[in-house]
Amino acid sequence: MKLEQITENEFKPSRFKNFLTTISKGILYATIPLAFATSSAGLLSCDNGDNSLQDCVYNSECKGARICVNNECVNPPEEPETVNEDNDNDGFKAIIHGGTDCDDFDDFINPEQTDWCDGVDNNCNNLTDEIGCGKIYFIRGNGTIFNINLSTSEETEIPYFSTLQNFNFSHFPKISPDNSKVSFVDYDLMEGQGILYYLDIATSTVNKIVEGPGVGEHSWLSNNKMVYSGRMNGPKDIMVSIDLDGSNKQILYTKPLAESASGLYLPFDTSPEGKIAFSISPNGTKALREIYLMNGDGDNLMRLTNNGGCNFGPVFGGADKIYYTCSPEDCFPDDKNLCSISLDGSNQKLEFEKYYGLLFSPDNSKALMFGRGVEDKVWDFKSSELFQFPWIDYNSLLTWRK
Ligand SMILES: [Ca+2]
Ligand SMILES: [Ca+2]
Ligand SMILES: [Ca+2]
Ligand SMILES: [Ca+2]
Repeated sequence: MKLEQITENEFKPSRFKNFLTTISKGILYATIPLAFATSSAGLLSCDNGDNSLQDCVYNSECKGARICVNNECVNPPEEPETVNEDNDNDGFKAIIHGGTDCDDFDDFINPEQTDWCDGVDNNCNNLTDEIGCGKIYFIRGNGTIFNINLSTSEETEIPYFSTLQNFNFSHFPKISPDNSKVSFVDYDLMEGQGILYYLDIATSTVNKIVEGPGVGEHSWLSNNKMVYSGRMNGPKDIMVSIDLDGSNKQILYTKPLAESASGLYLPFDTSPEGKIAFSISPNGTKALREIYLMNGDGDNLMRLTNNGGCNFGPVFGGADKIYYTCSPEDCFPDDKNLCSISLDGSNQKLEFEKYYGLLFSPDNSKALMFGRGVEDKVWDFKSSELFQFPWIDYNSLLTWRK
């Protein structure tokens, strides 16, 4: 057998006998190149692959990824793993890296985000959509009405009002229960009387409901019926219900002007059940106002508060409660606070100091509270907690609707 014919196959055990035969025939030199031929398979490597150290000179003499250091094949030092602790670059480390970002792959989720109504806990406080859902209506600038959608944070303008110049919004516009109309009051300065209108939002048409002396505050009893305050000869302050077409005018309450002093022209509210809550001064002084309640037809008049302070601006919250601005001092107070009372006159309570007004959410489960020198907060009745409300550029808040 010639040398070049000796292959690996020749070395297999089945051929071992022939190989030994070859050696025995005196061609022993063949074993030397055979050994070199197999060195690439490791027979001549310094590294036996286990943890024992072997002499080496070059990295190529070491197995696998091992390298030659000080003539020894050793495992290379472990590279420190590069870990991105803020994957979404929102400035907050992931919770698993000791941070507060509950979703480190979404830069719109972190503790500084607003928890818009999207079914996600956007601000990582383990509560979902705590600021509530629906639309908040408000006035901005010289009388433009907007709403902000709490699901999308988008603002939508109700366009009619932006065309008005120097419009008098001293009596706040009111949105109808079905959100299709806006009622508002303008003044005829020549005649010295107020005019109550409503705007049909879909068609941008404006319709006059009624005009008369003292026509001012107003509220919706249903989608087609309103209550407003006015004045009639006598002189008397009056509260009147009326259909949108100006028909079915019904005087619900009258009070001699001399007695009212600070009476019916103040903001009042109507409930979905058709009740009316309002404030008047029972003794005719401006330092005393109390909250009254009556049915939409003027029946069942009832005085609710009786604390000798200034109580005004009632707002229905749910079926059994009224919230109102309260001050123990007088009716021009610096310390306006928020009080509540049940519809039967029980449970009169100071709820919050410095907050004095609120809008109830469509399901009455929350209220957006505002006040003097305090940030707007959402009051969640289920948890009794207050949550930060996103900053909105508004002049006056109007209502919170679906
Ligand atoms: Ca992050
Ligand atoms: Ca994030
Ligand atoms: Ca959310
Ligand atoms: Ca949350």
